[in-house]
Amino acid sequence: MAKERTLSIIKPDATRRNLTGKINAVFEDAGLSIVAQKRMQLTPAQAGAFYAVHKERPFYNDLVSFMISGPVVVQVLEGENAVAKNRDVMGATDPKKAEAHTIRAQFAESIEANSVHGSDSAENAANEISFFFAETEILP
Ligand code: DGI
Repeated sequence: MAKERTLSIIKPDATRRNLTGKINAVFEDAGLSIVAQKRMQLTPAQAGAFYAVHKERPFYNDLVSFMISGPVVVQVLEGENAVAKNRDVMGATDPKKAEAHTIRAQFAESIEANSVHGSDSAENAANEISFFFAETEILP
């Protein structure tokens, strides 16, 4: 299978607890290469636009507030089957339901403060990568 890219975000609960390196080690150990990465403070407009698909959900405002509560690390992961591989190492949205080896089972605090975001399809990955990165910032 050809190499694929996905968009990952290390969320504020994880940057706050100095878990960036540990989470990156999980990605790299799984065969995902970090080909772009930047730490940033999202604005309310950026977080709102990024999660626009959830606009009608009851947790939308809380989710946006959480995502701007501290710095995030946005990153492009590359590897074979990167979208599915990343979803596998992230684990279920609710850490109580996530398998033991996953990032969310090990590190997440709650269903909202769940440490990582990962694109859920190749199509969304392309859109989410271009939301944060110019092609020239991605260095395989
Ligand atoms: O793709 P995921 O991040 O696993 O999950 P998603 O796309 O369904 O939801 C996006 C984020 O929204 C998720 O990481 C945390 C938050 N969220 C999802 N479901 C709930 C939620 N937050 C709260 N408070 N309650 C929910 O039921």
